[in-house]
Amino acid sequence: MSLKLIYFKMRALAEAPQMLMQCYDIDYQYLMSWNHFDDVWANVKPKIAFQQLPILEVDGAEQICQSVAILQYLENRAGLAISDTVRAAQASAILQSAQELFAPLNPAINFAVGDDFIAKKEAMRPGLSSRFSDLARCLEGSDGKFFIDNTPRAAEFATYHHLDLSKFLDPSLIQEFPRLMGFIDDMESLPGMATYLANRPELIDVGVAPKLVIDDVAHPTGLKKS
Ligand SMILES: N[C@@H](CCC(=O)N[C@@H](CS)C(=O)NCC(=O)O)C(=O)O
Repeated sequence: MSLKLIYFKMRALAEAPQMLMQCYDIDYQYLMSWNHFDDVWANVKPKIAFQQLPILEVDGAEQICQSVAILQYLENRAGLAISDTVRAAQASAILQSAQELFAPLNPAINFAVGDDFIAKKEAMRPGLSSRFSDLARCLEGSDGKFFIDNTPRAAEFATYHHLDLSKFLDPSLIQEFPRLMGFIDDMESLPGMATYLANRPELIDVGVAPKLVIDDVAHPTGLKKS
């Protein structure tokens, strides 16, 4: 069974799926939209079920849209499904709540520049702090290292991604939450995670002229081939 994760040049919704796949030895290919479809995004968009990426293509045939659905599919595929239906629903609520951090955090880090970046940074501070506090409370209520137990699942990879991205905005935001700092350390200690973080494209010049360094070449973030 082959898996292709298709996305753009940005550090956002393709991070958590890749972390999960690398931590659980699931083979996949990561492809930019223009390389996979051999066309510009404007022509591809209307052909995608919900007109956005990422999608996960399974066996070159089926496409899964929506980052939460992709993460839940991968979680099942890695054998991480929670059998207790209430706990499973609670884990899904944490995943969805973490993923609500996507906007405005991810677009601002990947695209906003100058005064716009500064304005967005200040505007989102209270919202981030509030959701970080909710996530910290969930972890404090757990008997394990992670939200449900000692196993990292979709909710943990999504949460890690957004916390990690918030460091570009202001590293002191998460420092107010010692439980989140401990969670970050636990996630970064996972063997597959360390490898993923060491090898992924570096995100540079955030707030000024954001770029991803892919194979030693700095590319402007975005939806276009460069
Ligand atoms: N709810 C969707 C959001 C997907 C989304 O916002 N994708 C953006 C990139 S991060 C996109 O496809 N932008 C191009 C467009 O909307 O035309 C998910 O979680 O997958």
